[in-house]
Amino acid sequence: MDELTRIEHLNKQALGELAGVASDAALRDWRVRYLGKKSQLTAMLRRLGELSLVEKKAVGARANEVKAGLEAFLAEKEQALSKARMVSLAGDEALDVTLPGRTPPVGRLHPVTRIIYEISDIFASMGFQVLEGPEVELDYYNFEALNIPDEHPARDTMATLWVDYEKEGGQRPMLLRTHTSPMQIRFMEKTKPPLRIVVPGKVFRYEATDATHIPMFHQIEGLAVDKGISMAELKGTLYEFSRRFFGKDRKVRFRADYFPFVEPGVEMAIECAVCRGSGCRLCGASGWIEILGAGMVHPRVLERVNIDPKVYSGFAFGMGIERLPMLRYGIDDIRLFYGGDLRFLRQF
Ligand code: FA5
Repeated sequence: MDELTRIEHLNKQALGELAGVASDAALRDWRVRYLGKKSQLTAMLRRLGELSLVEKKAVGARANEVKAGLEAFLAEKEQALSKARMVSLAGDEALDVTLPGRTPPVGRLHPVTRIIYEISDIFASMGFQVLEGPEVELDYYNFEALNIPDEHPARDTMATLWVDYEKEGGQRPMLLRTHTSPMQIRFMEKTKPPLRIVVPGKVFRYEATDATHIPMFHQIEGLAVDKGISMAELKGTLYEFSRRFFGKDRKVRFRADYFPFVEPGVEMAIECAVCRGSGCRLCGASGWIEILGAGMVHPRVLERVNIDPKVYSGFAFGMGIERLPMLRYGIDDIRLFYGGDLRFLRQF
């Protein structure tokens, strides 16, 4: 078979197959097979140089003609296929192309998650490292290492959900952590001072629910240990936090408080956002809402993790996270955060 006959044969075959093509994928295949780099037609055009001058002219001209023809049919077929895909409306039907499209539902971060990010950012900018800890905790870290031994009354204030109550020897080894303070111990066991960390996360208490209390809430723990850290650093850091989070005008109050793992201990309260200090349902008519407990790390806690309290000192705080957006936005019931009402959640 000479080259010209081969071209005619190929052309016939290609057109025959194209007539049967009914999908985009089949059309792509067809194009690769007859017009692609590895197609017979391309190979023929490459071989032109091996032919005599006369043959070259005739074969070259016909091959290019066939190629152009196949390309034109290909374009036609593409159009036909895309037309077939369009919806055709019957005589009395109408399509209103000006109707707005359907908005797909888009999720967003929960307000508490956003506040955690915001608080963590503020402390990170003051040089604190941000980390997380386990929500199911050993008795040792949650109580024992924090100077709260078995029969200590401070355990009652954190009535607790035990995960693995019965164990040999009648021990109560694991519980849903009641505060983020266990991470103080876990971190200091591994890292020596100077250190500065904040630890946000969930905590759990077996507790009655009201406008400011729920059984599952979030805290952020803070811990700074170094040489020469005093109460001044503790107050300075928390004042600065309050200024950045609530603004300069919001009043802050420190009062003495007791936690077994600090000495001395304090609580910090913020002026109520709903009544601005005059007293309402949210603040229990006091004008203030307590947001955190804090203090200087107890020397015995430092000793337990092999940090010498004669050389090093530190401060720690544990802040209730839900109460911060309540105070900032004047939300009068903490239960709204977990009620799943989108009318509430969409406002953030
Ligand atoms: C503690 O949990 C201590 N671990 C805090 C601490 C850390 C003291 C480091 C000293 C050094 P307290 O039980 O007071 O303390 O809780 C701290 C904060 O969590 C409270 O100020 C309050 O803002 C919040 N909180 C406590 N209970 C609830 C609750 N049921 N619902 C919502 N928030 C709560």
